[in-house]
Amino acid sequence: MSGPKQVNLKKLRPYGDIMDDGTVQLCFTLPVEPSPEAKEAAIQFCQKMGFAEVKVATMEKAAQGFSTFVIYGNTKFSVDFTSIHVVKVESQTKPREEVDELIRTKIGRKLVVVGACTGFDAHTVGIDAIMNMKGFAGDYGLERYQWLDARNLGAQVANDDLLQRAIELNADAVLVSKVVTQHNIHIKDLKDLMERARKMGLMEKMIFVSGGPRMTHPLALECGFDAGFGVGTKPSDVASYIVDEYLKRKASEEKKAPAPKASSAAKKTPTKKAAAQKKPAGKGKGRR
Ligand code: B12
Repeated sequence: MSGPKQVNLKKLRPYGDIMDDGTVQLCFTLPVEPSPEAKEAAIQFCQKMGFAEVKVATMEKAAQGFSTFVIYGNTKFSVDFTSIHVVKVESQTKPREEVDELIRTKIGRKLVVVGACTGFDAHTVGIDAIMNMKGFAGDYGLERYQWLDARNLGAQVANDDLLQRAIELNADAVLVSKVVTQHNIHIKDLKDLMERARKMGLMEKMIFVSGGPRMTHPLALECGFDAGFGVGTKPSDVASYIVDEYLKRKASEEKKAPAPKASSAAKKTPTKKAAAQKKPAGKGKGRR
């Protein structure tokens, strides 16, 4: 008995119902009424794109003068999966309870997260999905985390106002949502925010995260952010990243700082940082 054909990662091809058949489902609309000629036009269009064995599954009237098609075709192209290297957020998504426990045990105070949708952008649903108690797709939002102090400033927040609020709240992380991308307004606004943050000396103190349907991690990096999240992001992805990044920075600072000499260090007044970190949870915040 022969088992299923092995996947060739060097020559990865789409799967229809037989390994390596290269079957792709296409969906598009032609601005003509459904007709045998429209169907033939759709088939020829697919053939010109290089698809073989083109099969029209459906042709439906989408509106007056428009027909929408669902078509299957086979491609001969493949990609070398083993050569793909993606710049991505280096954090493993953890359950909410685990994130809370990490903050409680390793940081000992609530992490403050301030979020907003900035500029003229009025789309609140994305940032709400991440921050609001209810969350998104069955994943509770940051407000639900016991060891996060999540503040959602809403939409149409000016870059300066967001940064001022982040300073007032002593934020550990700043979340920025951008949905409208017309004329690359998202990139302009995001770069402007980071320029201001840099001038204010906030880059080391806060973790900057951007998100939105057209956001990618590489684009976020290009705009000066620490991380970027796109379509389908869940609150736990963001919470996990924030705590991981916070602990990473904390560890690297501790590595850099020279170890205090036991005798003299004991007599010294504790630094602001050390004192704050000893405070009980929820009562004031220590910095890294
Ligand atoms: C609802 C909606 C509106 C509502 C917004 C209501 C509200 N309170 O938010 C209203 C009617 C107000 C509106 C207005 C406009 N809209 Co509108 N809108 C939409 C719509 C239908 C859904 C957006 C949405 O809610 N998605 C659901 C959320 C959950 O998804 P999300 O935002 O992608 O968020 C997820 C991720 O991206 C990520 N994420 C998002 N933000 C962040 C932030 C962080 C920090 C992180 C980590 C992750 C993260 O996590 C979320 C969960 O996974 C989209 C079309 C569509 N189907 O997407 C158009 C759409 C976004 N709108 C569009 C446009 C053009 C407009 C208007 C300019 C229209 C006009 N001419 O007036 C105005 C803009 C007004 C303004 N000043 O911003 C365009 C944008 C095109 C573009 N790329 O620039 C779209 C794509 C429609 C279209 N196809 O043309 N809109």
